Amino acid sequence: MKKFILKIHITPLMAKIFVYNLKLPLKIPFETSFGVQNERDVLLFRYSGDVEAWGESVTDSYPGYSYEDNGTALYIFRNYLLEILSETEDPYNFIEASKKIKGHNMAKSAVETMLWDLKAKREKKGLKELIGGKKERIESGISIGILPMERLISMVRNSLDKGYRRIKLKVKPGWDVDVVRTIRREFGDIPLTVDANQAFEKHPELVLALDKYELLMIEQPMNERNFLGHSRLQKQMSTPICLDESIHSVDDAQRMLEMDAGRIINLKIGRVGGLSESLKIIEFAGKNKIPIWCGGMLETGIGRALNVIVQSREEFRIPGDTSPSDRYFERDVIKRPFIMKNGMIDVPDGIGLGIEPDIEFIEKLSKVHEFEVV
Ligand code: OSB
Ligand code: MG
Repeated sequence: MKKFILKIHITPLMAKIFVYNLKLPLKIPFETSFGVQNERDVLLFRYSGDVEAWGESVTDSYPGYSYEDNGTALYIFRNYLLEILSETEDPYNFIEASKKIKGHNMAKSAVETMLWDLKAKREKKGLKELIGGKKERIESGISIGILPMERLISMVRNSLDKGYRRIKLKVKPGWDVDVVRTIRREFGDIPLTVDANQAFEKHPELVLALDKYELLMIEQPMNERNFLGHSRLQKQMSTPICLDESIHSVDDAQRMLEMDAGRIINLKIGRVGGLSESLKIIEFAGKNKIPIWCGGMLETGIGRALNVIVQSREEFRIPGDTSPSDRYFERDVIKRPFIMKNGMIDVPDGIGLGIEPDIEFIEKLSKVHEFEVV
């Protein structure tokens, strides 16, 4: 009898976490200097208790961009983060307590996103309001993978026709200066950037050769740890270097500034371990007048919502890599996918992340892992 009473008292307090793993085919293969991707291997976190809340891990099945992948993210969650989550559901406290676990920023960020959505929903506020976002819409850019030249040209043309505010091309040794020259010759003075994903570590001369094409920036030419190499390059170039993989925290942003290892920041919320750290970087960039924009990891609508919301902060003044859902997928995992009008995407104005995940669709495609928050 005692046992029964205990049970009815505890049940309403119990929350569950569902982790969904599903594959979504990409409409167009995405090739970077570290590999080709034909699908997104998606990892979603759902809090199911007094309210429903969501987060997306920006990891994929292959650790080419960083050492984290879906396997490590799930492992770190199951073995360490779940326990921390049972102690605190506040995003700041969760991140603070998670600092004893080294690294694994993307895993932490996925859980933290869910906790931000949870906090905002419990307070019946939009996440935009919680983080001091002001804008109602953000400028959209597109990141185009390595493609045969004919297809690349037609994709650039198509993207300009659709209204994208900035074109980014992936480059690697062997797919470098000629590509930029061809695109410049074909399209003239369009807002153009390139992203090397660390591939020019042994070819600084190719990076320098890109300097005369008036690119808005050159993203991450050298290894993520090579601040010194980036700084040496930056001294010899007028094109700003933008750091992506190198920036894991606000300390790295400071290192970039003090070493002149780059002059623009690509912020990825997952890479820096969540929104709490992102806000520090955004404020640091604002204070030091460093241009900052938001990168992407081919997220579904759930991670995309977070990226769009963060860009409602006024420090974001240049278009990022956030494209509408239909640039990536035939069908997104949310009910009202993100669309682009006039090269702009509306910032969600509902409570929390302001999106409605399509649970039926997600469950149909997913391998599900279930956990209890105790
Ligand atoms: O380096 O910015 C990158 C995608 C996956 C991994 C790394 C990167 C990218 C992109 C795509 O460039 C941006 C997007 O459209 O989400
Ligand atoms: Mg990049």
